[in-house]
Amino acid sequence: MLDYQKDFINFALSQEVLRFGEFTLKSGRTSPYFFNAGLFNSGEALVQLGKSYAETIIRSEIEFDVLFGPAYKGIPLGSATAAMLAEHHKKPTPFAFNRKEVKAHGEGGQLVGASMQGKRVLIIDDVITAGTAIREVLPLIEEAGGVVAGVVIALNRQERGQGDRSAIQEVEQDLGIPVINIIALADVLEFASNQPELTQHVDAIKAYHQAYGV
Ligand code: OMP
Repeated sequence: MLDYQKDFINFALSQEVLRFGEFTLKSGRTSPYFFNAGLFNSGEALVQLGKSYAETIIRSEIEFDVLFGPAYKGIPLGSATAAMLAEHHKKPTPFAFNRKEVKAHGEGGQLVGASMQGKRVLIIDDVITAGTAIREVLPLIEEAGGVVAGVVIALNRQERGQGDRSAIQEVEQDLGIPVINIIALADVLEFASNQPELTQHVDAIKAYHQAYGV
């Protein structure tokens, strides 16, 4: 684990974005941990979050033209990351997002921000568990004439998708695109194993991973 990943976990814990307990997921699975990116809810948190995504994107060397943040949570993530790519990595980074409601007046349509027509699009999102949320976004980008270049997420929960492969492998192999993450479950486990106040959660996470992981 790299220092910026450790810093990210520490920060997520301090903001209670990363919590341990019992949580019901969208997939119906009951998880001993949860990552709630909605709790990155201050300017300070957005700077930290944007920096971590920006660092991950730069290290991956994925080439893209537009950053796309799906509504709703992807909107602040995309904005903060585009700002940090510009501020710290000299990348101007056009960005776009969708609204969930179709608007009939004014500028109309479902998309806001930079054009994706003929562009390589990097999707930014919070978490992939079973991969349902990310698949819903793909038609939007296709309809806008964009080509998906990859997906960047904060946390890869390393769980099974629709079949026996991991949700991330399914997305990578079925769509032929890379999926990169700031942190993955393995990093959370490594971190928790080395923190005396967190070791109590390690067994439950391992058991959960045994049941739903790959
Ligand atoms: P999938 O659609 O199953 O990949 O789940 C991803 C979505 O689940 C995320 O976009 C979140 O809305 C939500 N989620 C979290 O935010 N954090 C978690 O730790 C787990 C989930 C989840 O429900 O699986």
